[in-house]
Amino acid sequence: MKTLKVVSALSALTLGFSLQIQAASWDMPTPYPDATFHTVNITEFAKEVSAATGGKLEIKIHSAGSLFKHPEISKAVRSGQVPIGEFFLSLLNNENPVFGADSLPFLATDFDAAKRLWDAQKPIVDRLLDKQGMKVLFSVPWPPQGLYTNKAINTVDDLKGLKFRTYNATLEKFANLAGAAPTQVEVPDIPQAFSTGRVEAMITSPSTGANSKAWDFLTHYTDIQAWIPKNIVVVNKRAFRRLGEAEQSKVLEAAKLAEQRGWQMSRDETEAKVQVLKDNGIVVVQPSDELMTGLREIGAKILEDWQVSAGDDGAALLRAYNK
Ligand code: PCA
Repeated sequence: MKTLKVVSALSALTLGFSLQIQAASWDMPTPYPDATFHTVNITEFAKEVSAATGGKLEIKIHSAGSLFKHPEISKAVRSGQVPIGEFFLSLLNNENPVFGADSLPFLATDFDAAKRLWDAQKPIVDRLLDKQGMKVLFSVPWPPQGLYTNKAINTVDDLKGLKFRTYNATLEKFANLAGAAPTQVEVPDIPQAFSTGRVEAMITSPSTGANSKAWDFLTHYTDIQAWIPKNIVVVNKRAFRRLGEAEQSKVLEAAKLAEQRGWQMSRDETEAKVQVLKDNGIVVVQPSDELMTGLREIGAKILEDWQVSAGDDGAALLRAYNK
């Protein structure tokens, strides 16, 4: 009797132990604050993964750059410091311009075009990230990018000399070509950058403008719908392979749902957040023809340079997109 008890206690111990090593917990760094719809979508994704795997995979989200700063996230996943992460896809533009295709001004400016661009971009992005030991789970766009200022902007000349908040190299180039003075600022730091006078204008989505309470430091939103950039969620391939086969397919299923849900959230956000801007006193204006002509000229120059640097992959991408 006594031995029996000892044996069953032992086997319970072993069982508990083996369950523990089979269950995985993944730390997931993300760059944007909790209220951002991308973060909300990822939180839902994590819940679904947990439920679908019966708790065998738990994903713990570290939002707003709290675990890794935004520019470090892709490297952290690549090196296996973390198994999974989210980042702004076009930040990898310096590694290969194909990653930056969704930040090219006036190439894809509505969601249907953005979807076609992603279809054209994805096989190349898959291949490039695979070579770096990463696997793409899903990608979700931001709403079309608009112009935030503290005065009316009627021509490109009105942007001259403005201290301009940017988020990637292409936007930095755009600001430079417009005669503005670019400074890179991450989303969580936007309110402070404006209130301390480091910057005085920006191009971003209605979402990021509204979530940053742009009305506290800006007056005008010009709806230029310049491009539709995306976030991407990737896993480290080794970490992914360490999951059981059943868990792997549950993660992929949840990722597919997250991509669909995220695109819809982004569409829904667009009008809703423009309304929030209006409700809080921001003057929402349609751009003048003159402004758009000037901005399109800058966009054409950027596209031309991009085509040169993006080489064969870039040409293939544009062919697939324009088909
Ligand atoms: N918000 C993010 C990326 C694009 C967007 O709409 C930002 O402003 O950094």
